[in-house]
Amino acid sequence: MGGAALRVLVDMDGVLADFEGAVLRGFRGRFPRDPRVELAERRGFSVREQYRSLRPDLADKVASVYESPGFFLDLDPIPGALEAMQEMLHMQDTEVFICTSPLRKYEHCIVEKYKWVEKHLGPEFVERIILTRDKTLVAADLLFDDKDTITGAEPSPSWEHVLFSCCHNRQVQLAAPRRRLRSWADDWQGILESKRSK
Ligand code: U2P
Ligand code: MG
Repeated sequence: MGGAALRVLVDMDGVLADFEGAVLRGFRGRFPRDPRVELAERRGFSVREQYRSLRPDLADKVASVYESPGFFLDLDPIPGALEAMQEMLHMQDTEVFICTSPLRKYEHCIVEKYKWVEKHLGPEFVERIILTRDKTLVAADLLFDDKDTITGAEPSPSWEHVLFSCCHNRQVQLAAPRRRLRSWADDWQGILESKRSK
């Protein structure tokens, strides 16, 4: 018998669900005459802040896209994500959870995140949703997340944050020993193995 199971947290937007693609499509559809940020030009985690720097009134416009009813439910899965999650669920000595933050304007976001998980991953994963504005308080071995800097009340979180590549973080240079997962076709299994105690 081995030791304790490896606990893995997987973020939702930008890792399982394509938030960025849907924001751009939604913005283009609703505000076709306004300037927009193409995915190749995205920099920085917050889409709202980048639109604000393009033109201040665009911040609220882009937020209105992701605050609309149906936005979170209709997100497309990131390629390979659903298959990787099912594989992780059935891996020996492994516990996988979805760890995601709700918007401050949570009305549609929270229930739609739950529905999205049920629709795409099934009821086993609804049991495995951790919804928190502070991921540093959750104890785990690994966190796959597209946000480059994750802070909160706990200054030394127990997990290793592996940066999941997304349009907004491709230019971010990681200081050693930080590492990335470039997509779900990259070697996530190798990252899990590297964390298992001998
Ligand atoms: O802000 C709360 C959560 O919404 C998603 N989000 C929001 C704004 C933005 O520009 N980009 C973005 O991804 C994130 O959800 P998560 O990745 O935790 O699932 C953010 O944490
Ligand atoms: Mg994310």
